[in-house]
Amino acid sequence: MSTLKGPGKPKAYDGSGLRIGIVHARWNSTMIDALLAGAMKALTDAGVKEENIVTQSVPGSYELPYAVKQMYSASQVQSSSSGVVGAAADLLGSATDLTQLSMSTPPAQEPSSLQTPFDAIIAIGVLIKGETMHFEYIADAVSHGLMRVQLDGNVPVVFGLLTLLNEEQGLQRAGIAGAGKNEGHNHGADWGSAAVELGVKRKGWV
Ligand code: DLZ
Repeated sequence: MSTLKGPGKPKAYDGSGLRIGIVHARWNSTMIDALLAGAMKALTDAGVKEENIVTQSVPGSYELPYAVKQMYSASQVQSSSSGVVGAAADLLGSATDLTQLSMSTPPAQEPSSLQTPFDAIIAIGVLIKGETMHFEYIADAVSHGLMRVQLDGNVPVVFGLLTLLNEEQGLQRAGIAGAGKNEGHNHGADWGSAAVELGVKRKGWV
């Protein structure tokens, strides 16, 4: 049955060549845990290797934009320094061939994880409206902050921030509502799929 809401039936994108970052807040951890699990499942179902998914946490949602920005920058630095190491290893490999010292050359190995910048980063947080204006300020700042990071940093940032009027709305959107704790729809799964789609498309839009 189709519904009006939601991203529609997803095309099957192959995430096996992607490196994905996840930053999640720890406030409202029951919902966060379910959303995180939903995102992880969608990523691995799409073929993203577990070793190519890096997860970090921050105290609250307000910290998400800074953490995403730092995580992406660090992955760029890691990637360029591993490129230098790789180039040096290539050079060493050809030099040892020439001098016939191949015994000391380690065999070429398939890297267990990608040493590339993240192809997409998912930011996950759960904001619940309280009695003060905290909610409005944080929701606004985080939304704008995450948009800024993705446009300035040129990396897809998936908006996994639930802005809720009450806890029940969150349980529904984390798929853990009701007596059996399995009612509702886990939005984390949509965020995982969005990260794979954007990560794949980012490599070539034409
Ligand atoms: C302070 C605060 C409040 C009141 N509510 C939430 C919330 O519902 N969800 C959330 O992720 N974080 C909340 N925080 C914490 C802030 O996001 C932030 O961590 C602190 O203000 C410290 O910067």
